[in-house]
Amino acid sequence: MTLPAHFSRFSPAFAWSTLLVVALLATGCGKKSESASTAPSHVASKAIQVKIGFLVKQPEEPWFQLEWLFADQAAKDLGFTVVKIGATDGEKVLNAMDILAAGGTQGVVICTPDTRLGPAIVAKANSVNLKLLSVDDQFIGADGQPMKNVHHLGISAGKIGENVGQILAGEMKRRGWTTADTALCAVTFEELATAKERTEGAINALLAAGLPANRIFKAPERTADIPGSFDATNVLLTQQSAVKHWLVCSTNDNGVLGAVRALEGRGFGADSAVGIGINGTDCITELEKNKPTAFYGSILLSAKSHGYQTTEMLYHWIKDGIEPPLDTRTVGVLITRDNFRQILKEQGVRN
Ligand code: FCA
Repeated sequence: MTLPAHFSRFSPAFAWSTLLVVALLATGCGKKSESASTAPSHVASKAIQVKIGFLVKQPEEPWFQLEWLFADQAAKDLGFTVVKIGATDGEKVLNAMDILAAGGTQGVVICTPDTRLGPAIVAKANSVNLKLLSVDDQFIGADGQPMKNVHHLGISAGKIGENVGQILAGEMKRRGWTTADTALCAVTFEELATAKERTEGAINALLAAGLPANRIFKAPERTADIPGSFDATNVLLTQQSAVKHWLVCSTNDNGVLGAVRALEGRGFGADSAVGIGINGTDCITELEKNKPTAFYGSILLSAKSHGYQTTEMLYHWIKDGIEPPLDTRTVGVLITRDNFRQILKEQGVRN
């Protein structure tokens, strides 16, 4: 990754410095740094000083670090302040919203740690007068349905999942693997709607391509990260020891990376397993490895839309009263070892 050094890994020091900035803003002691970062010299002094919070559920994931990076770019281009906070549980989310509002923030972009917090987050935003835009993970209401009245930007999860399944089917065919000795390991995280839509999309595409239902196995991960996927896949591999070739899909890159590591532990590599991730941002080191692994490629999502466009929409909403569309969906593009350098460059993810 070519992220700035302080983005390359989430560190407690970074978390504390973020909290410190927030605390300073809240107490009014941060005036100097505020004006330095919010008001380019060409902005008239009476213009509204826009401040936007950007809360993410997994600040250690490169995907979220890239969203922040693009939010910073928008802040620089348009002349607003962005306060980035890793909010890993509900209490942290609600506390951060209080602190942000007290510090003069007018709006928040959020990828919530739990979509069922939706109603509580909306209530908090209303009570402290923050405009709200959810990113990636859409809020779920008390009725269990997506909260379609909350402004949201997310991926076309089902379609992207179908794309993963179609590519896996193509790779299976290209390698001459038969349905008799090939199976799908779908590392699932079904409590999150966007994650479920992705793996369901992949499964449906593989069924449509002729993989029998009894060759499709779900490995539910307890946590949506590499260790969670590694553990879930190991359980499945123990149960299905007769499979010769594995196809792998999951909710994101980390879901596939954990599975690929578990497969390696059982002797499966690039010649006997093929996995396609989603995000395209958390697998760069993997694709850079000298020797190919079973991690064949990933659907690169648009971190720029999710970081730049979200904050830009919120900025215009706050400053000019232009309300963003209620629902914006983004698409992705396949990257593999053959083309990832060029595509990442084109998308501004690396130089
Ligand atoms: C979810 C996933 C992330 C990313 C994002 C677009 O939040 O957890 O990894 O895929 O959707």
